[in-house]
Amino acid sequence: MNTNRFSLFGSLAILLAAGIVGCGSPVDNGSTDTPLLKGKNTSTTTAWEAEPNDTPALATHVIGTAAAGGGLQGTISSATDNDYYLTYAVPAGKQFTVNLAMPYSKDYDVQILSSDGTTVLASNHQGAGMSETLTMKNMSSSSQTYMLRIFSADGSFSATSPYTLIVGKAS
Ligand SMILES: [Ca+2]
Ligand SMILES: [Ca+2]
Repeated sequence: MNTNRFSLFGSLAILLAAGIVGCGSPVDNGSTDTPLLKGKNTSTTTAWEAEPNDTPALATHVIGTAAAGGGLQGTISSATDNDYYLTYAVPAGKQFTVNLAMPYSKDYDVQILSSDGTTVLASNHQGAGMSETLTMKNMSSSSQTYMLRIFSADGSFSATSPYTLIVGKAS
């Protein structure tokens, strides 16, 4: 299972790099979340967000594993949509990277928050359509789960063209 997840995750990264993922995907309909790395055909198997996820209390979707990372797609379906997720438990002393790729002309941001969703630990702001990358190291002496927030920086949104969020494996 872990090997499978890892290889498919790599394939998703390749698709992202090639600009294949990110258009023409189905609209988020709140359907059951599909594991990112199930089956052999990576081009059509993608995990999706599950609304509602608009507040820290609703951040129940855990992305990835420490050994393999993970990712999903979702949409900023309105100017005020917020999508909250949780990372896997990051081991003490390890770091991870978060990458958010978004549709052309959309200006979305991603933040890394403390697990209670109150403190912004890392954020960044590139221009519209430009991917955001954040890196966080767990400096504490115990494993930590972090919260991720995705939102529109400028009010732009698309209910049909998804963003892709990838949480890299702990290293
Ligand atoms: Ca959403
Ligand atoms: Ca949402």
